[in-house]
Amino acid sequence: MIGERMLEALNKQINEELYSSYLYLSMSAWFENIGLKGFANWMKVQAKEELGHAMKFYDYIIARGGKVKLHEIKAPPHEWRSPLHAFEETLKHEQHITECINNLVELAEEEKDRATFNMLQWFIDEQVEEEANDEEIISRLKMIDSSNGIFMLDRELAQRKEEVE
Ligand code: OFO
Repeated sequence: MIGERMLEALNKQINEELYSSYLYLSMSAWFENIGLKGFANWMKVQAKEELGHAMKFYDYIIARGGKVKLHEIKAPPHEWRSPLHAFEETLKHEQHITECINNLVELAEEEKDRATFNMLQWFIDEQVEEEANDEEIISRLKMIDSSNGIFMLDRELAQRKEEVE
């Protein structure tokens, strides 16, 4: 059985992950609207990954005999100033998620909940990867000085596919 505090924090994390999915889906729609289909694809794949993250917490709570409680998901923004702005906001959001995961790890340590502590290790690695991906795209966007460059990056981001785990 999971302790009350841990259970509440894990349920809150489901909401964080669902919001991440919502945010990236909203960015995907915005990229579609401005004609950058490759960026839209990248964000749509990311939105699906985030849903997968929410499901990892969901399945884990159930496996430990806990009760899943779904909360209201807040509305994400619908517009960004530029592709660079959207990716800067993505990185900022991922840094927030990294902090959430770190707080969960601290709580698992405090509660001496080894199983939750172990489950969270996957998310620690995942956050390193996600922040690195965003940072790479941000630095490439900063180097681009023509619409040609944006379209080349768009073509590359169109290649991103869902990873099967
Ligand atoms: Fe973007 O890693 Fe989950 O939220």
